[in-house]
Amino acid sequence: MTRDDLTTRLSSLVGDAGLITEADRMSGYLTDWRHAYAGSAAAVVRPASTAEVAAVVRLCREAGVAVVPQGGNTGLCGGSMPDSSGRQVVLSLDRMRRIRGVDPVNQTITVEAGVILQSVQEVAAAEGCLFPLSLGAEGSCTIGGNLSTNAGGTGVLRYGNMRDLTLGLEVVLPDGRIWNGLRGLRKDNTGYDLKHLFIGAEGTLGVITAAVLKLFPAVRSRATAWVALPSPQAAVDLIGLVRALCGDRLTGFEILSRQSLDFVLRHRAGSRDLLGAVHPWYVLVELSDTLPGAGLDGLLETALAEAFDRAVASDAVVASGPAQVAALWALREGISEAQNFEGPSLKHDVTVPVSSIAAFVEQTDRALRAAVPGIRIVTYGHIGDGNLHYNLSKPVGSDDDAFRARAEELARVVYDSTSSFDGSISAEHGLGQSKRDVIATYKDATELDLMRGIKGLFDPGSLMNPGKVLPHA
Ligand code: FAD
Ligand code: 2HG
Ligand code: ZN
Repeated sequence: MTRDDLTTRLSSLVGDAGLITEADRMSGYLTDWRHAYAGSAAAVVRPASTAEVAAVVRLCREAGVAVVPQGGNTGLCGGSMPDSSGRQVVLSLDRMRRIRGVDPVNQTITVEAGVILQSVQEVAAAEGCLFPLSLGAEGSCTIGGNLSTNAGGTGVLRYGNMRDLTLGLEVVLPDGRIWNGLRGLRKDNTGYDLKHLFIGAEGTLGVITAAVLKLFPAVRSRATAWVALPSPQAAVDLIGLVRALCGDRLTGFEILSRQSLDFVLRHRAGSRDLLGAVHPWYVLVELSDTLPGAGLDGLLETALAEAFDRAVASDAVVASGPAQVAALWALREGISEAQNFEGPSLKHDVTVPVSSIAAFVEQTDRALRAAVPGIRIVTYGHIGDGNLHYNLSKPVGSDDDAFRARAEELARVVYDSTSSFDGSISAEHGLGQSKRDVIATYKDATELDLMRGIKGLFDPGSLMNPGKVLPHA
């Protein structure tokens, strides 16, 4: 089928509003949020219903054309980008933005895959509920992307990641069949739980078109503290202490190094540190409760007093109101963007057991500083989940390209260290194309074999987001 035939037939399936073929209008779909990846495409197709997604997938299969599912394009591993051949079709879910229903009694919400995460949070809040997935890109990323990357973020500590928040899925399979697994059941032991194959599959097994997600009671009290600490070990000790005193009310625990904070203070207008002196590490601690007036400020102050007594914290401030809470979260959420102003940002999204964090940071920092004197290590993340963003910026005044050229070697340093602590080289961002090949070194060969078998079963022609996740055999 020629490109013209393909686009004519796609247009007959989705109409003019659902098809983009002009280079200038396609460009926003052909590079990611960071402009770290770019591709080209025969067309961008924007179906408006599950039936249209199925028809597009069937047509592409018949034409032997690969389909690249795309949500908000905020993924950090290049998973939503087509290759450079110009033959693939980008399938954007940006016209599938319907909330299909909210069931407050069942504590569920059913949404289409293109719905923006923040909209789900807002609809849930209007019903007196909470949808707890929360991340810096929540104003742009979509539920389909969150599911396909099994997104994490800042609420995992208390509520789990996207996999834990999902009860049912609707998926268009690579052969065009629709699997209706949109069940809102908390118990369903009727064989293999197929939804978990699609969650975290980064679009390689099918196109997710809708989901049933879990809701929770709304949060009515909150207390937030900004704590300075001497070391990552102190942060680990502090989690233990706060958890022991506050239990499930501990809902946020984010670490950042001084280097991370410096970048935000330098590049984010209006940002300021609430603590005067310079400290090597900081954590943002948040308690929350479903009861109004739960006395959380007092509880947090008691926990911090204990932390000072044990020399776990060096200084701290409890936020005095919503504006200060927002300003503290902006310091944390601003790191990813701020780092982009400092030249190439080499990203490593890793997990190790929480108990190994301190030794891991010490070992990895030492190895990196030996490899590149003056390297700026931008360590931050969800330390309560054992998940650090171990990002690297070039030494001040050095050359961008020379630093970029060492990306693979430096990734090996971080990943070898991660692996020596039985960790994972992708905690929450996925593999996409950036870690597709390197995963072969760090994942068990049998596990990779089984993954290839699953891919072959669902997508024997390898037309669903090819070139992502799975390393070449
Ligand atoms: P996209 O980038 O469009 O796609 C991601 C992958 O999912 C691709 O492989 C794509 O093919 C596939 N996909 C998308 N939609 C579908 C679908 N409907 N069916 C099948 N496959 C599909 N991630 C975290 O986990 N935690 C964080 O804290 C976090 N913070 C971030 C902060 C910033 C500032 C940015 C830019 C990103 C952050 N991310 C974070 C990464 C990113 O936001 C998430 O991975 C998000 O889940 C991606 O959603 P998206 O809609 O943008 O997906
Ligand atoms: C975060 O926690 C995100 O801020 C983004 O996962 C991390 O940009 C990054 O490396
Ligand atoms: Zn993160």
